[in-house]
Order: sequence, then structure tokens, then C-alpha cells
Amino acid sequence: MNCLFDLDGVLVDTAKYHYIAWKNLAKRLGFDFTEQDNERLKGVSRMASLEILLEVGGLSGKFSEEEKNAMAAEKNTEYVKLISQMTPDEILPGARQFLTDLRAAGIGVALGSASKNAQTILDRLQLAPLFDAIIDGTKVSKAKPDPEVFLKGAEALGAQPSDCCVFEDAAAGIEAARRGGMHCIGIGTPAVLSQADFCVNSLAEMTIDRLKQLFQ
Ligand code: B16
Ligand code: MG
Repeated sequence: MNCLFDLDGVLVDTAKYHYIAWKNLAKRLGFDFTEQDNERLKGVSRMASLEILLEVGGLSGKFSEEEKNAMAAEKNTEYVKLISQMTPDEILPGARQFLTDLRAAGIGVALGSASKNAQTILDRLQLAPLFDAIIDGTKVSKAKPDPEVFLKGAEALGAQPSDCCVFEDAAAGIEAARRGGMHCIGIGTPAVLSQADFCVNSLAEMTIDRLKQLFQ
């Protein structure tokens, strides 16, 4: 039994910081970017997020690759400034306890996140020592729903996909887990995460016994 965790929306809510930085970029480009628009960016890579933002502003196809790289870098600089102030108080309910319980039980634990800033965030939250492997946006080339990030996580743990369970809050992440041949638990509502084995509201509802039931 091994566990693979998504970061944003499962262990911490960084979406609010992404939102501030994307909204400011949109403002500089002359349009408004709403919280509802921001929902479309969850679990999506940085450059794919920028394309969605430009589409919202009616600016798709208006910029060169060079200009888009500069915009993404500008957004990231602001985002990094915001996350550099994060504290362990921002860890989502139950996350630290469940990770600690898994470690104590000798269950493999890996991160599977699209973010290139995952290491910084885990360090700020003081969660990094609880992971056996960290697979993030710096180590993968294909975004979820491609299973690459989770397959690499399983490999790093020396585990078969069928012996892994993914924890995800985004439908694309659940699909990635399924395509990788893994069990998966949704953090959120079954209405959105219908492909999950089951859903919980937060990791505070998780126990090793509940996890074990999936592998029987
Ligand atoms: P960065 P996850 C994802 O994290 C976020 O949900 C998504 O909103 C963000 O665009 C993506 O990381 C890339 O982040 O710009 O820091 O590389 O949910 O896969 O942990
Ligand atoms: Mg997520």
C-alpha cells in the first residue's frame, strides 16, 4: 500500500495565491479575471493556465511565445512572493496527521503535483520530511489527466500502480489516477469527482483502516 498526494486543494489551498497573481496580470492586460474563471485553472499547468486567462480576456493568439513566457514569469514572481510568506497554519485539516500516520505505518508517501513551486511550498509548510518522493512540475512533461506524474511517483516508491492510492481534488487528477491503474480518493464532492473510489471532505476524514478497505 502506497499513497500519492496532489498538493493544491489536498494538502494546502494555494489556489487563492494563484488567483491574486493571475488577477493582477489580467488587470495589467486590461480585463477582469473572476474567482469563477480561476476555478478553471485548478490542477492545470502554468502555461495552460495562461492560455485560459488570455481566452477569458479575448486575447487568444494575440501574443508571441516570448511575450507569453514573460507574462507567465511575471505572474510566477508575484506568486512566489506570496507563497514565501506561507506558514504551517495553512495546512488543510487532517493532512499533517494522516501523513504522519502513514509514515508510522511504513506506508510509502509521494507527492504528485503539477506545480513547479511544490518544493518551496512543502518547505514552508514543514511537510517535506514526511515524503519519500516528490514528483512535481519540474519532473514531468505531460499534464494531468495524463498519468505521468503519478506513474513516476509509483516508480520512485518502487510500487506497482495497483498498489497505490491517489488523493486528488481535481477531476483531471482523478482521471490521471484511473488511467495509471491506481485507486483514488477524491477530496470534494462525488458530483464532480465521479471517477473516484469514494470522496471525503478533507483528509481529517481519512484513516488507515478506510484506506485498507480499498486494497482488499
Ligand atoms: P506553478 P496541483 C497546480 O497544483 C495548481 O492546482 C494549478 O492551479 C497551477 O497552475 C499548477 O499547479 C502549476 O503551478 O505555476 O506553481 O508551477 O493541484 O497539481 O498540486
Ligand atoms: Mg489539486
